[in-house]
Amino acid sequence: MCGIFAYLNYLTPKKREEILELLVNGLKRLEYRGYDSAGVAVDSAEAKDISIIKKSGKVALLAEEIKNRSDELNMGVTVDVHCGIAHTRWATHGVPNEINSHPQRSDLQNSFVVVHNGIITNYKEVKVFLEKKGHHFESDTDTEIIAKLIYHFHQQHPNFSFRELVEHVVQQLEGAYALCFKSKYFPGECVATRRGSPLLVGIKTRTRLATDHVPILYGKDADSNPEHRPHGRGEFPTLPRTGSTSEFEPLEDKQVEYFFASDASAIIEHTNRVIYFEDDDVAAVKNGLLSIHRIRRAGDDPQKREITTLKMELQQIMKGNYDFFMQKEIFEQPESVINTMRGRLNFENGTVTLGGIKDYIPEIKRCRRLMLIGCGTSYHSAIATRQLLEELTELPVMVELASDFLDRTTPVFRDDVCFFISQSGETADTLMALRYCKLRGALIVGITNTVGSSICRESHCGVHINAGPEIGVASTKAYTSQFISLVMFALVMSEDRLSLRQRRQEIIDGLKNLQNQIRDVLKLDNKVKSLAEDLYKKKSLLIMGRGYNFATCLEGALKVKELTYMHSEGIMAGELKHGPLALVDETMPVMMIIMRDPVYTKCMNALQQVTAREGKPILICEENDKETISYSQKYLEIPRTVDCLQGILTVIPMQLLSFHIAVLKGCNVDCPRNLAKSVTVE
Ligand code: UD2
Ligand code: GLU
Ligand code: MG
Repeated sequence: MCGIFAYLNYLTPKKREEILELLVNGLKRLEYRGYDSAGVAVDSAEAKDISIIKKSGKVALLAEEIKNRSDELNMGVTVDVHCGIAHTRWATHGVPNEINSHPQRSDLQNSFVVVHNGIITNYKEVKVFLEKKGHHFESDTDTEIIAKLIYHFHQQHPNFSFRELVEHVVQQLEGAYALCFKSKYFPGECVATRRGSPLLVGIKTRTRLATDHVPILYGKDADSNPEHRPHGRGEFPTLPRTGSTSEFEPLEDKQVEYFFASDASAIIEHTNRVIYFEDDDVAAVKNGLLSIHRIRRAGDDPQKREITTLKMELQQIMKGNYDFFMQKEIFEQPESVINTMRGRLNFENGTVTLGGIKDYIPEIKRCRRLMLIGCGTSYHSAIATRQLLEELTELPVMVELASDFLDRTTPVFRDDVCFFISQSGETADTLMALRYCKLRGALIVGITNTVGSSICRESHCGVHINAGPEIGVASTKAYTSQFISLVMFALVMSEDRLSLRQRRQEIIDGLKNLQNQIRDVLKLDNKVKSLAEDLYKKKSLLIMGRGYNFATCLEGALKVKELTYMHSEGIMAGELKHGPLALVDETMPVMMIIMRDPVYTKCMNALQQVTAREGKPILICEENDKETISYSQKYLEIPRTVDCLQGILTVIPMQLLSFHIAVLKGCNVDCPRNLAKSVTVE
């Protein structure tokens, strides 16, 4: 789904024509992955500047454009040292057109150019920061901030090496990326790095390498194990790497060519000596020598103080006009749900592509059951989507709390597919359950928000939910994005089922409208706040519902508990007469979720049982549902969507309610007592 190819020749004379041909051919090898536009950057004819050639559509069109500009590109000239970068784009931010294609540039002089696979989830904040510093943006991409940010650092630190600049840049980025940089200030050099997106380099020499070792220069404070973890892809004899510079000896005749690519298929015809990069490797070629430097993200190095201030400035921009991160994250949901669907859901032709699990779909379709495993909110997202998964996959679906799953030493088999859901990707219980299932041979699928996290690395495949950084300890936008990721998975699994066509279309239409409907729900904020004023002095709150909205009851109660320290319970409405009804009287605060879905009548029965005991429930119901509303003075009207997505809209008032109660009670909204964002202990 998008590709990077870069070529650097050092003391290896090549005609400019050959170089461009090589770059275009590299892109052609990546075409099979799917893309919508393509581009290259090479030294300009006089080698003083950089020329960028971009085209939307096929690589063949780019090749034609290069041909048309052959005079200006001085095709016949031979160069000894040169670096060219190329890209095929699969748009996530901004429509496919020339301006949005890569390479993206720092300024009108093309001082720095970059190609990028992936998504930068904090690009908006960085953009605001850079705009304040006077940078003007020309594209709609997230990628453009990278080109501008490296230029910004270069202006501030003219003595930094190319590699140092890139290291500074990536420390500001959130999200997923593989990147290749070129600069007119560093001719003949190339810097590449990755996080969550694949990237490798192929090395070609005329004579053999004087040593088979490539130096990895670990940051002096690096704490990671210098041992190279083999990727086990087995296609190539990968070069061993060492942690010490001393073992490196220059090449006998210094001639060398480097091929950077996101996919080995672009390199195979040139060389079989490759190095797969790992997350946070920064690879730099300078004077023909390749070095790989591992950066450590959290730097308390005094030299990096400036980085920390920038980070804080970005956080401040992030918080915007909101008082709390959680509040901001609740109000961000119209956008975060779109980010989850970006590049995956095509509303025009009704197709869904999950690049991260595409290759595994046939195997998943053959499995004997799906297991969804998580803790807390992530567990609730599994409950919320279980029914739809059962309907669209026709497979048995088990939903498990990671801790309990392990306590039971649940039987797991080779033909099971196990999903591990975690915002941070580091949740200890979930990670242990993952290892347990992996050991038993099951296929491991991750649903995570944090690229490069443990669950991400240890899973066979997965889906990044791309909700952007979530800072509030109580999860909000990650829940709705996990929900949507699982819905998209169900859609992928049922793609070829004729009998489900109408159902799928209805869901896709629902997803399309979601953004506007979430906006409408958020308009209830003031109404929710006044409900919070009635509730915040109470001791307890029961939240009842069933069917597709049961998960909202559990998640709503969890939000109330964690944020307000008040007792709250999500109750399956069908269970009322088996116990919980005894709690109901005229003083007990009760909320009920009653939507016009297949269990409406049953919910109405529950409502009558509650009102018969003098209960005065607050209702969450459908817009203009006069009949239901007539049962209570207090209600919130929610727009209607397709039944299986309704839970995304009904959970938002619960998020708002817990937030307002917490504020009224003077609780610490972003860091509730006794809780941590990422639970890395059992
Ligand atoms: C890719 C790009 C995305 C965007 C999109 C365009 C990356 C990381 N993502 O997203 O930014 O350009 O294409 O269509 O470049 N994975 C796990 N475990 C997890 C989560 C993910 O192993 O818990 C793997 C997954 O199998 C895949 C990789 O990580 O190999 C990226 O996953 P993704 O969901 O970001 O992939 P995709 O194709 O939607
Ligand atoms: N997010 C970037 C864009 O929309 C890169 C997409 C890709 O991976 O091709 O331009
Ligand atoms: Mg993985």
